Amino acid sequence: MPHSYLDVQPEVAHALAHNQPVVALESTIIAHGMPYPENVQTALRVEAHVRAHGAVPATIAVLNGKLKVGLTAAEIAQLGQAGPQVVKASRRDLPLLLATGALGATTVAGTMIVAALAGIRVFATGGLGGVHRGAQATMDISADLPELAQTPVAVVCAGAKSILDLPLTLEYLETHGVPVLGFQTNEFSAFFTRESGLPVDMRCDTPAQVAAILRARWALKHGGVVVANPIPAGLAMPRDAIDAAIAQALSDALARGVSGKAVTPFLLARVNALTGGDSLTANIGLVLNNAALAAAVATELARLA
Ligand code: PSU
Ligand code: MN
Repeated sequence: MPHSYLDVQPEVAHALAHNQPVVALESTIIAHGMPYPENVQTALRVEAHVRAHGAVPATIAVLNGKLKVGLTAAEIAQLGQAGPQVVKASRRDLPLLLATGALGATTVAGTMIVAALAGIRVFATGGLGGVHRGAQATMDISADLPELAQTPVAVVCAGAKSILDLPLTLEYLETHGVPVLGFQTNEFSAFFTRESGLPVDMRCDTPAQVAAILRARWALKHGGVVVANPIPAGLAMPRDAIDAAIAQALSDALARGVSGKAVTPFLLARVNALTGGDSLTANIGLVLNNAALAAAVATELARLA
């Protein structure tokens, strides 16, 4: 029986019913991760890119009391225009939004939950949430991490931004049994840069290798997989410039007493503002790159099924 809160677009439902590749896409990146109008343009380009690489895109959000799987262009524009006014929807926000009918943009955690309910196994985004710097005192750990521990979706991302404590993020994933794969790299990627100095659990050189690990993962136990796909070399940013912007953003957040779910959007917006157009170009390029890889992985996974 279909889930009573789930509303799957017919094209997506058809693809899933016929074992055709589908790629889930998140909406926090639209509402909170990029400025308007680039956010809307990028979301539409990412969908087109998934299609060009042979899969059906399913952008996910909470709309009118439903978990929507597959949005219209008008719905994507609505999310992008409303921007930060849209509720950022992680696991704990979903029931509140469903009950009230408010508009919600799903994070990695929120998107994974809805994708899994719909039967979508592969999800492309930009950056993962993680353990924040200073989490020893603040306990600020993104709900993305416990979601990866329990929900059977592969998240194709460019690693995580070093607004986070990357070594602790990888420790958390290890403790909770989440494999971290490096696509054509031995290192965990750090969003704007291809390297972090931290090793992944396994390097994969082809989408078929990734799909084989996903199949084995889900034969054993439910839970997610991180596929870290480094930013294309031509778009990677100088580490010094990024580190300086991140240090400034972190000190601004501290000075303003930003806390809770506002922390990540605040840091993302500050880093974007401090690094100007370069980081937005990099951000758009890496999301497109992840969409292409996710479509290829979804295609290989469908072949194995
Ligand atoms: N990191 C980015 N870009 C993003 C996010 C994180 O580089 O857009 C978003 C994602 O939606 C992610 C969320 O799931 O922020 C994490 O928020 P929090 O730390 O509050 O869990
Ligand atoms: Mn947080």
